[in-house]
Amino acid sequence: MNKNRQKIVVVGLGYIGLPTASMLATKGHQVLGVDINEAAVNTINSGKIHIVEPDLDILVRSAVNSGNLRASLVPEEADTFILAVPTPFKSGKEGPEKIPDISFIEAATRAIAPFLREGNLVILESTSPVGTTERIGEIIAELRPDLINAKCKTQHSTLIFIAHCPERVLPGHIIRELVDNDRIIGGLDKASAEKARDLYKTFCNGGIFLTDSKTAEMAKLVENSSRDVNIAFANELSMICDKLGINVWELIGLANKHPRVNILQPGPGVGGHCIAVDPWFIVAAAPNEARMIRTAREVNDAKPTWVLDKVIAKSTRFKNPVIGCLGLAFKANIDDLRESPAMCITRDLINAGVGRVMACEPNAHDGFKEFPLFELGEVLREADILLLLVDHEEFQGVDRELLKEKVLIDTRGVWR
Ligand code: SAJ
Repeated sequence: MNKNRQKIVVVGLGYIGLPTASMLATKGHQVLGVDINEAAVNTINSGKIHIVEPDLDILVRSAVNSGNLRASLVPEEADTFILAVPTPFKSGKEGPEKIPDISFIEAATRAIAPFLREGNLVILESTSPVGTTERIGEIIAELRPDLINAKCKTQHSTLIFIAHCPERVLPGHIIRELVDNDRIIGGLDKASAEKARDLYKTFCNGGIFLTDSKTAEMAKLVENSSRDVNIAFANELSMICDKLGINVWELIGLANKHPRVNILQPGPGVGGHCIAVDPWFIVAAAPNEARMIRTAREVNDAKPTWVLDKVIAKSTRFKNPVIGCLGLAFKANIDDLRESPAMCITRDLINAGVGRVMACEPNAHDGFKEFPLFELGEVLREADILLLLVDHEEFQGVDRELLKEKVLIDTRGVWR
């Protein structure tokens, strides 16, 4: 029996909330998962899952079977409340800027407020703009003045604890990374951070590092921005090398032989719902200062158009070109199409009407109806131009003999 056994409410049962809730349940905590999606709640209560993630089905089944995990549409009283709801973005007034939308976090805070009691801990896991954890404190102070004395925020005048513990797991490896990754916990005060650390210690084998809430919020945004800036460097190199007739993958491989150089890989652009979004939260907070972060976003966002123009230019060689688009997901060996540059390029090619487009996505769901999909063999046989967009393992193994007569545009360097 876990001696720190708690009653925990997890609000938001998506890619972060559901693995976290079920992990806590398997460690002996009594967990109630809350979501506004009734179908998801019913699926989870029957021990099944509504999202795709390796091994999550096993974890959820065992959590539900143990009696420690239940799902519901409404919260209950508990010791700890974890918020893992989305932080989407709204488009800015001008240009490509994206403005963070924290309305789901605000709504989740309002939903739990009536159930809070003295001594409770509230943890924000969602990737959030700087200041969001403090905003949670303000909302609770407004709705529950009995728990927070808003007038003396700087002193430890609260009867509840509030902390930010940003999620860091990589889709496709969530269960392993949930246990193994180091975590950063930022408290509204030291006591909040320490209380959150005690809970995370019950399932996290990585180091746990304490700070204030604003630094923790910024650390998460910086992690994803760092990756975005580094990918932008690789994407910029790929365009420079194309102009100069140099193989960018050979070049990066050679440059990376230097002990202090580690260039990432170019691609058709940056996709997913984190790295292509979070840097904008920093730009929105400090527009005049975040010059490199903004430029990196612009470089990465411009790459799909560069690829599209390349395909269109090559297709003028053919009277009725057949263009095979290999991969639609935002990265290798997953099914996720959100913010995927491969999807954008394929859609734009179809709309441009330059030829017949044959798209192939080995991980597509049966429900995919936007345009027809083809088997890999069929595409390899019929296409004049092969556009490799995702480095799925199926494409890595293609017999190079079959590629000999084709025009190849390999955005991932798989067939280099
Ligand atoms: N990509 C490249 N070149 C590279 C690496 C990636 O073009 O060298 C592209 C991928 O193809 C993809 C995009 O970048 O389109 C993002 O993929 P990713 O694997 O880098 O990251 P995500 O979005 O799946 O997950 C990231 C992770 N953050 C970091 O690695 C710093 C993960 O740990 C976070 O938890 C997640 O964002 C999140 O939820 O914020």
